Amino acid sequence: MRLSQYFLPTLRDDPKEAEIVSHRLMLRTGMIRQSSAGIYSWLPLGHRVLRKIEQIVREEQDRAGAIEMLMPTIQPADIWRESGRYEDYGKEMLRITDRHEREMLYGPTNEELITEIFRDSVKSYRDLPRNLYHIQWKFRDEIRPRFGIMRGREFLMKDAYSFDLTEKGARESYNKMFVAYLRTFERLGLKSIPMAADTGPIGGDLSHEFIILAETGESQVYCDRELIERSAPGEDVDYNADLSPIIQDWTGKYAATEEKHDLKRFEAEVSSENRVSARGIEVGHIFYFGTKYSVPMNCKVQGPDGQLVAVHCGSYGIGVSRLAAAIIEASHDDDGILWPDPVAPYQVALINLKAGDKETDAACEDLYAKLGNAGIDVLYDDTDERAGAKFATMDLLGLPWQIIVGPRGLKQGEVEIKRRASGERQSMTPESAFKRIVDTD
Ligand code: 5CA
Repeated sequence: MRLSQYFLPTLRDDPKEAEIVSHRLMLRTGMIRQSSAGIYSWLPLGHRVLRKIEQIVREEQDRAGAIEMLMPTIQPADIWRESGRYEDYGKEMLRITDRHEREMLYGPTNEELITEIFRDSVKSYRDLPRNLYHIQWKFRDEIRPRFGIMRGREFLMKDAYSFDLTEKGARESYNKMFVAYLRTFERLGLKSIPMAADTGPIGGDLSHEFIILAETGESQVYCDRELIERSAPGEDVDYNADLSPIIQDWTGKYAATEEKHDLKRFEAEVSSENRVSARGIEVGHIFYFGTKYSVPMNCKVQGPDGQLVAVHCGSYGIGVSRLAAAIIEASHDDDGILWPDPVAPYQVALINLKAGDKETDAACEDLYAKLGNAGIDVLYDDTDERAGAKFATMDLLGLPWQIIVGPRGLKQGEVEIKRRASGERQSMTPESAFKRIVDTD
């Protein structure tokens, strides 16, 4: 993409309303724009990041055996009356009446809708287990939307719903999502820690929040330092095998959000030097709630003995849009964002130091074309801004690589290549710069 033709409304100064670094940087880099309180447009740069996050989430859901679908944002009130949650949800639910005076709502979550679909379509235990997910916008009329898209009113969530014949089966489905979450967050360049958590309005008695440690996090959390050093299971993890040893390994060490924190246990189980008390961002939350929805909504299948049984269910959420902010909280410096390679909106910032100069233009065009042909996304600054301003903007945007091309270097047959995160710079021929980037991709 040529910057001269792009839509990138960057801000020179810090926006006053932004209290935390991710919100400030998302506004300054022109990733998002507020439309009304807690409701944002995703401008082209932000949209690219959102799509990349979504794709990684999708790949790991698919790998774990979940099946993608898409449910609507607007739901009928009736199914929420069936489950008993219509009144309970209170003011956080945005209620709408259509032209026929039918009560509708903008979905804050989808347990009811998926249970209705499942009960009408699946009649036999032979069609179990299943895990269905979608990536769809949600609306929660939060009292205090804040920190930009971190706590929005409209936000993008991946939500999966598992259906099993037995509690044992449901726990296996839960474990699959547990492992998929560890893998997903690691691929996004984040260190996530699963923590025992409260179930809130979703219900049930088993749940884990996946937390990223960050000073600006909304939750107070407590854990054993050993958990921070752990790596997620590899790509070769066998989702058909018994995953409980992995789960035990992760849940065997103390980790709890404030609501579940038990000081006595914390002190008894964790040595004083390993006790971490920190702020965290909740990027995912998984629940096992058994028959909480299947019983009142009559979601039953015929078991092997011909008897009807209510299915055992769980739900599994990831804050896809929140992740864009969480990644920035975890990865930035004083000059701007440091995008981890897998979610960077573009891999390379190509900086033309003298647009209009024949040789510089030609060298840039050549690199731009070659990188593009090699499948590398390049943001090419072909504008006639001053060099200083170009450097500042590209540092702010935080693309993993910069290639700086100017007439002086070209006289020696060289361009400069810079790794944004480490600041490491090196001069080399354009050909070597190309190779270096393609080889590390
Ligand atoms: N039905 C369940 C799981 S599918 C559910 O709704 N879980 S949840 O309430 O915990 O939300 C799942 C994830 O969505 C959270 O972990 C969080 O990352 C994200 N999320 C929740 N509320 C917001 C919000 N107001 N703004 C941005 N992200 C949010």
